[in-house]
Amino acid sequence: MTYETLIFDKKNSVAVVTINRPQALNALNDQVLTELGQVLQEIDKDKALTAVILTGGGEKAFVAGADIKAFESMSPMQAVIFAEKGQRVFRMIEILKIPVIAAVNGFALGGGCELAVSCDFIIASSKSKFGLPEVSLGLIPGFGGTQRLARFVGLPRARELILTGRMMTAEESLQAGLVNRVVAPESLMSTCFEITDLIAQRSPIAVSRAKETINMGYDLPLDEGLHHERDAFSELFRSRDVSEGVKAFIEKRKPQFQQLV
Ligand code: CO8
Repeated sequence: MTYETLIFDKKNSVAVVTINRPQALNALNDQVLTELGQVLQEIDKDKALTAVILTGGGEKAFVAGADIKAFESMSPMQAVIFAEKGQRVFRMIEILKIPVIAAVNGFALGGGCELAVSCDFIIASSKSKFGLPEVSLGLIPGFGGTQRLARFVGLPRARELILTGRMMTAEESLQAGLVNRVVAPESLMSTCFEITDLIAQRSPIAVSRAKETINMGYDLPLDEGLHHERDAFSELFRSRDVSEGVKAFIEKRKPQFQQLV
């Protein structure tokens, strides 16, 4: 499949998706959201892939938000459709079977910050900036930011960021627990590949169930989350990976895990 607003590349078992509208700081218009949904479906079908890295084209931005120009003539009904579309695509990232890393290489604002917090990890270049500036435009976050940001940084800081619309530096975002690591811009992709290399050595089915169990449990009362964990844990014993992983440990060799089915 070919994309106009994205670059889709594969490096060994890692999919690299670059949102590529640098002239508009990679702002998310309807076409980008459509193509992101399509590329996620394509990735989901490729069982040889073990992780995704999502980044922004050009030097300045990961994604500077939803495309503000689209709001000029948007009706309330169109706003429902646009918000739902973004929410659906970002949810696809959360429920994708393999981990997704946001490689944030500059501004991650509004919908761009909301996109990053839908990923499993955020690795940020030291020049990146995070924020939800929607109230400056008379809007509120509409792609999940009012719901997801607090899960990363806690309610007090989420309230402050959303109600003031101010930006955080990469360093402050690290202190706040929003990002996993801050690295020099030139080390951003290599750091992400170090993480995907580690993931590629693990059991794909175990990584996938771990991702699912973490995300599902977050929405559940503790007892229900623990119940789900127990079920997922026991189901893994149906896969060949458990016996292979345990055998490899005992035989002091690298395990040969199976692909996701
Ligand atoms: N949308 C469209 N175009 C954009 C966007 C954007 N979000 N951000 C930047 N651009 C464009 C600029 O218009 C400019 O284009 P041009 O050269 O044609 O004038 C180009 O990108 C470069 O931008 P700047 O010249 O402004 O670059 P600066 O380095 O001076 O500033 C900033 C960089 C600070 C990032 C600045 O561009 C900025 O403030 N951008 C807007 C950030 C923002 O407010 N983001 C939130 C948008 S709203 C949102 O994301 C809502 C999500 C939920 C939607 C729900 C729908 C119902």
